[in-house]
Amino acid sequence: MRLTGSTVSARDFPTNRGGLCQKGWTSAELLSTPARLTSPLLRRDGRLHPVSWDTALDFVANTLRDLRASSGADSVAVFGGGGLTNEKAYLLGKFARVALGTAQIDYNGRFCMSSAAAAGTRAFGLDRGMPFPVTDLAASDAILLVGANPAETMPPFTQHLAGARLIVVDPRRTATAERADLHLRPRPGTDVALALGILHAVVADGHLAKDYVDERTSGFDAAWRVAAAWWPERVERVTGVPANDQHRAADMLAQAGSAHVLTGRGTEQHATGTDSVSAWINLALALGLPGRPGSGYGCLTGQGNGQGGREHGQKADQLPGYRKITDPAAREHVAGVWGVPAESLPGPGRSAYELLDSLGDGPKALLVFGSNILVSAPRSAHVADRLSTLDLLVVADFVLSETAAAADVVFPVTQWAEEAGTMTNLEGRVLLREPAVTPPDGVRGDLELLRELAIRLGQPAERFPADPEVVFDELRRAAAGGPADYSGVTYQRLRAGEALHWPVPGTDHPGSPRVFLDRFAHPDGRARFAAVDHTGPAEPADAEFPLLATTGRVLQHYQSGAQTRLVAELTEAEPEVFVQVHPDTAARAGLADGGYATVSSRRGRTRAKVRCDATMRLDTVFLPFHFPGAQRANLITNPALDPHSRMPEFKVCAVRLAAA
Ligand SMILES: Nc1nc2c(c(=O)[nH]1)N[C@H]1C(S)=C(S)[C@@H](COP(=O)(O)OP(=O)(O)OC[C@H]3O[C@@H](n4cnc5c(=O)[nH]c(N)nc54)[C@H](O)[C@@H]3O)O[C@H]1N2
Ligand SMILES: Nc1nc2c(c(=O)[nH]1)N[C@H]1C(S)=C(S)[C@@H](COP(=O)(O)OP(=O)(O)OC[C@H]3O[C@@H](n4cnc5c(=O)[nH]c(N)nc54)[C@H](O)[C@@H]3O)O[C@H]1N2
Ligand SMILES: [Mo]
Repeated sequence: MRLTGSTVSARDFPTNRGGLCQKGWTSAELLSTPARLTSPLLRRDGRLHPVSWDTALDFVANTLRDLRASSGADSVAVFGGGGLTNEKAYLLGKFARVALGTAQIDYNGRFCMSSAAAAGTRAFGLDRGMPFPVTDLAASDAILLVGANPAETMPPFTQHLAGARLIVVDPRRTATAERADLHLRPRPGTDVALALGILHAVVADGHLAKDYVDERTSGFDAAWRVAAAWWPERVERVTGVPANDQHRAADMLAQAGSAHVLTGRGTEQHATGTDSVSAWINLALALGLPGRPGSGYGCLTGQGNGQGGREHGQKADQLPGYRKITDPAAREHVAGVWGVPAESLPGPGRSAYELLDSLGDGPKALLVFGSNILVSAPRSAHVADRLSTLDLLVVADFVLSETAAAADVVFPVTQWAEEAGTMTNLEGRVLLREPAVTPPDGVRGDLELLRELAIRLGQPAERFPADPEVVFDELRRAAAGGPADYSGVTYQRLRAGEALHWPVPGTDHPGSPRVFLDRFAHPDGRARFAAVDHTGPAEPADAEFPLLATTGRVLQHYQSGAQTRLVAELTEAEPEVFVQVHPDTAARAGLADGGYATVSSRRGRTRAKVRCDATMRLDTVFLPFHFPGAQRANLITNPALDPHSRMPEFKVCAVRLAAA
């Protein structure tokens, strides 16, 4: 796999040093899978039939035009994905705002890194997931890894953790926690309390980085007023983490010459996800880590373009360059690049789950690019019900995902090795991927699909280029002067092997690998503590639903499984959904290892194979969300939303177990 231009070989690439996980080295199998879509499909008499591109394009464009005329521009909605290239994410946002004129666009990154993004912006004034190169971690003395299981979710990344003393915060004893020097095992949904307890220990034990706090931050006093009430013994009662371990964690971090705090989805995918991340950032600030050479806070990335996918306008409240769609100057600038009046741009739309929840009553058509929402969105029976009320569901994909199988029209598109485009990695570095193989007959790129639809909707052809480099050059102009300024990034510089981390405000600018060394991005240059308090999960366990279910990933499968479930080697290793449970908890529910359980919540139930594991907490069960149909973990999840990020509470809901 070629990750950058020709001068840097994949093996020397610093982020993964040529390493790939099992999904990586089997991913080539997908390029030639028999399940690959090679013709557009159109639903007639209840079934999907192959049709020509023109037939499918005309049908979609005519239906959208009619809907817009009868029900207004917001009757059409768009759902994107963090796996799309920057060029696709950018053109999709432009397509929605200009060709459709709809405010209703959001994407699966809302389910992914939105809480870390919101908390990063709140603390530092800028959301660049990892504001330092990932190779800095190799020299770190201590790393606090919160709610992330990179041994399974980013195996190549774990090499960067090898040199440090590792503290892992995870309710489960994961493969990552196995390697830790200290494993803290909180009850799911109690991270804010735990972070407050460790912050309390830092201050009480005399480890506060007082000079740093005075010189580089604001808001410590208000944050401390909250943390002062969370002494470690009290935190132990709420989280189950021994007070002594909280002091040990504080000590390990404070004694380290350089240290990092890193968060993943485990602490972020909560209705209090933004506050959770803020609480961990508070801890990092109290220790004086962010913006100090060799130390820092960062969030681990999700999808291939988790960072870039959240910068260029497929988010409901966003314009390219990480601009706000409500900011008049941003609207003026971007409208100028697009050649349309600023007043014609819609305002902010609904967040991902709110958008799906509104389908039928609100939007009557939905276009999906790069997400398998029938499997991956929370409360999935309700989402399926909403999708079924649509007049038109359109899905662009290269395989017949569960969502594509439910669509009225499916467009077969090219995949990663067949097309050019840029992705921005977890450290804000822009990478160019060039085509390595020729696409099969019958498929077209997402950019071409958007262009064809836009033209049929009356747009001038030159406004929707399909050449990735031309799209990128336009993106550069749209992003110029914004927080995520790409104006100095060119395909030429990337091909020459330059390591460009945004912002890159000019073609002679070297890029910004470490963004907070001198100042943070708030106007006063200071990082802000957030005075966040513990409230707990939106749905606590009770007599009826006495256990807490959390969901996440296994090594072999990727996301909704739309791609990895097609690879024999991966499905043989993990063929079906399981529920990981302590043997005593299983026995109490009358379940035996290897049997089947019904896992029920207030929203639905799923049938899962029982996997007993004596390292589990007695009050917690875990299910992976990679499986379809009746095996969907999302049949039980709680769509309670974070007030800041609009992230659903994927990581905790109340359930009960019964024999199936
Ligand atoms: N194999 C594989 N790798 C992947 C993916 C995949 O689907 N499969 N997906 C990619 C994407 S898009 C993403 S976003 C990343 C996600 O990568 P991770 O964040 O590492 O993955 P998760 O398994 O979702 O969650 C991590 C851990 O959070 C823990 N957790 C659950 N509840 C809590 C809690 O309340 N507090 C804390 N502190 N921890 C909790 C879980 O036990 C789990 O071990 O992985 C990427 N890599
Ligand atoms: N219960 C629970 N649910 C979760 C999570 C969890 O931890 N627990 N995690 C959430 C997270 S972090 C994420 S990121 C989401 C991910 O879940 P999804 O958004 O469903 O992600 P994928 O399964 O990767 O689906 C992407 C689809 O787009 C297709 N695709 C890939 N690349 C392209 C492209 O370039 N163009 C087009 N047109 N199609 C493409 C793929 O074939 C696939 O069918 O799930 C979320 N849902
Ligand atoms: Mo994700």
